[in-house]
Amino acid sequence: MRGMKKYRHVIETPNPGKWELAGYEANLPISEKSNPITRELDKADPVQIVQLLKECDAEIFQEEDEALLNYKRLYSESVLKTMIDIISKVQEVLKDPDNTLIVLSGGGTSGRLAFLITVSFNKLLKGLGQLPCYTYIIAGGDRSLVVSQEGLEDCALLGIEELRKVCEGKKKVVFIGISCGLSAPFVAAQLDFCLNNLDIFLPVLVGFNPVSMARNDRIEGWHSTFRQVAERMQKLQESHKAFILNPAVGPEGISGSSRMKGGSATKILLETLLLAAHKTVSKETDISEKCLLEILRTYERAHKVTYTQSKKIAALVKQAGTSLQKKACVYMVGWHTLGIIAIMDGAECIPTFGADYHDVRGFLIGDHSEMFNKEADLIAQGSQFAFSQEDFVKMVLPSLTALDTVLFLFTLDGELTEVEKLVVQVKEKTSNVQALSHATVGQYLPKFQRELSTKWILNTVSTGAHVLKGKILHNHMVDLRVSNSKLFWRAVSILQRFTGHSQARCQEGLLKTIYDPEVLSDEIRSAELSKHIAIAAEKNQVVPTTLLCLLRNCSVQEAQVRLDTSPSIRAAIEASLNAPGRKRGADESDPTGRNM
Ligand code: F1P
Repeated sequence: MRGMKKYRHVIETPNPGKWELAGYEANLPISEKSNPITRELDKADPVQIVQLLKECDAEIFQEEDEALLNYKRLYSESVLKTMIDIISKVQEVLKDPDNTLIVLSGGGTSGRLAFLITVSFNKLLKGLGQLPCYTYIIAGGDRSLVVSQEGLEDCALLGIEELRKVCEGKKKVVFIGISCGLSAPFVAAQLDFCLNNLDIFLPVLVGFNPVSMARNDRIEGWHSTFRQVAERMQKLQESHKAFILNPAVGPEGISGSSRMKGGSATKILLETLLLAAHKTVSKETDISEKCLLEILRTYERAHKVTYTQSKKIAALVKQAGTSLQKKACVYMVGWHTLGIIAIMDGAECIPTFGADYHDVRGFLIGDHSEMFNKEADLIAQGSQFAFSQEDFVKMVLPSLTALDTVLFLFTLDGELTEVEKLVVQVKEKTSNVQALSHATVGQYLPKFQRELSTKWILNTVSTGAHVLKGKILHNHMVDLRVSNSKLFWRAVSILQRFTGHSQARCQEGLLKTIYDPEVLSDEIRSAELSKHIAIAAEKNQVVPTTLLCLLRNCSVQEAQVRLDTSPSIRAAIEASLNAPGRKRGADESDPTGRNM
C-alpha cells in the first residue's frame, strides 16, 4: 500500500519507481543509480524524450512512501523541520550584517547555483537598502562558472583556502556546502573546517543522498572521507550545531547527471529556505511549515506550467539535435539571470556528453557588473570564456551559420526592443531562431520559478539534443569526460555495466586507453588517481574507446577507427554489444545491476 498523501499537490507524480526498492542497484547511491523511467531514453523521439524527462523531474515533488524504503523526500516533515531550524540561524545572521556572512559553495552546477542564489539574494537586500551578506565559492573560481573544470572539485585543501579567504574577520558564518552526490572533496574539506571552528561557523550540507550513501573512498591529501564528515555533522544536528538537508529526489534522467534534478532541487530548497528567512526576519512570528509549503508549491506549479508546453519543447529538442548532428552549434541567449541559467547549461555539456565547448553555449545579456567575485578572470580571456552580450556580438554573430540554432530566453516585461534588435541581426544568418518568453500576465510565474522553468527546458533541450546525436546508451553518459575522481569511478561503473567484466578488469582497460600508446607499467598502475585523471581529462572518447576495446578484445587503435567510422558513439557501442560470440553484459542480463 502506498503512503498516504499528506499535502494537496499541484501535480500528480507517477507511481514510485522501483529504484526505491531495497536491492535496486544496491551498491550505487541514489544520485548514481539509473532511473527506470528513462531506460529506453536513447531510443526515444523528441516528444518521448520530453515526456520521460518530465516524469523524472516530477519525482522531485513525490512524497515519502512509508511502504517502501522510507527515503526522506522534499515534503517530509523532517526535511521541513530542518529547513525551519536553519532559517532561524540564517535570521540571526541577517540581523547583524556587519559581522556576519552567508557562504554558499560547491563544484560544477552546485557552484554555479551558489553563484546564482548569491546574486539573487544580494540584489534582494540591495533593493531593501541593506548590505549584501551573501557570497559564493565555486571550485576553480569564476572561470568555472563559464567553462567546467571538474578536476578542482577534488582539491580538499583548495576548498579550505578559499573559505578562509572569504570569511576573514567575520564573527558568525552560515556555510552552505552543496554537493548533490554528497561527494565533492572540495566541499567535504570546507565542512570539516567549519566543524573544527564551530564558534564561528554553522555548517549546512545540501545534497540528495542519505548519509549512508555519501562517498566513502579516500580523498587524496586529506584525512577523512565525505561520509565521515557527513556522519560527524549528523551527530551535531540534534544540538543545532550542524545541519544536513538531503531529501531523496530519485535518480537522474541521465544516470549521475546531477546538473538536472540535483541542480533543480538545490535551487528549490535553498531559495525556499532563504526567501522564508527574509520574509519573516523582521516579524515577531516564527516561520511555519505552512509558509514553506506555500513556497514549495509554487515550484511544483512551475513544473506543471512548464510542461504544458511539451510540444514546443520537443520541437526545440529536435532542432537543437539537428544542429548538433550536423556539427553546428546551439546558442542560448538569456536576459539577466536567465542568461546565467543558459551559461550553466552550456558549461555542463562538456563533461556530461564529451562535448566541445562551442557545441552548446550560453550567453548573458544585460548588466553583469557587481555579479562576480573576480570579473577580471572572465573578461577578455579568449573565446572559451566568452559569456556576455559583447562577446556574442563580437565572436559569435560574425561566424553564425544557417545550421546553427539560436534560442532567446527573456521575460515579456518591457525590454523587448533590445531582444528585437539582436533577433534581427541573428536572423540575417540563420532561420533557426527560437524564443522562450515568459509571460507577466495569465500563466505568470515569479522570478525564481521562471528561472527553474528555463532550467528544466534547457536541460531537456541540451540532453535531448545529445541523445539524438547518439551520445547516450540507455540512460548512461557513455562519452563523459574523465575529469575528476567521481567521474573516473562513474566511468568504471559504466564499463562494468555494459561489459559484465570485473571492476579490476574495467579499471585496467580504462588505464590502457588513458595511457595509450604507452604500455601500462606497475609504476603507472600504482600512481595516484589524480595523475590518471590529469591525462584522461585532455583526451576525447576515453570511455567509448575502452568499452569497444573490452567488448571486442581489440586494440585502442581499432576501437578508435570503429568510433570514427560509425554514425554515432551509440551505434558503435551497440554494434560491438551485438558482435557475434560476445558474452552478454550486466546491463542486458540484470537490469537491477546487482551483479556490478
Ligand atoms: C558536482 C559536479 C556536477 C557536474 C559533474 C561533476 O557534483 O560538478 O555539478 O555535473 O557531474 O560534478 P556534486 O558535488 O554536486 O555532486
